[in-house]
Amino acid sequence: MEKTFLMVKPDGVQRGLIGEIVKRFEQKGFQLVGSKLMVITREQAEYHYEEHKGKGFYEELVSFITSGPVFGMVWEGDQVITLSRTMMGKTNTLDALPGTIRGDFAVHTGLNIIHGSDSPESAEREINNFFKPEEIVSYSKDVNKWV
Ligand code: DAT
Ligand code: MG
Repeated sequence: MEKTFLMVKPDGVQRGLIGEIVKRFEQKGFQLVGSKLMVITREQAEYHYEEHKGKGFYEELVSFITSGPVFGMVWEGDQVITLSRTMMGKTNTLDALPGTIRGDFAVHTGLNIIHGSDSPESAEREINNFFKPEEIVSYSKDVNKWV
């Protein structure tokens, strides 16, 4: 079973979208196995966005993601990494289709509401950056056989 790291960014928290976003992933059939409201440190943010270091938007990105509380989550399910990226919508908000989270709620690429891991490697790296092992809960739900 795959796990991914999803995060409601500071703009999503400020706009009251935590519940809406959790609802979408629950309704899809994924299982929440960890979550936390937190203000992330500069070190965590730099590690998280290491691949973007040196790009024009990097400084703005790090200061944005550390500017207020975020809601970090670990979700579990078959193909959850790829399927949650589809549910999020494209990075560039001009390409984010209606029906996706970014398509429905975001206007600007820099204020795009949600982060999601893009590969199994980044999921593991990102989960470890924000969660201790004991903060991830393992449990089963009978309904999963219908999902
Ligand atoms: P994603 O968040 O879809 O994985 P990414 O990893 O390429 O996208 O970029 C990380 C974040 O950086 C993205 O959510 C918003 C911001 N960003 C990316 N490209 C940008 C750009 N051209 N201008 C401004 N912000 C950008
Ligand atoms: Mg990314």
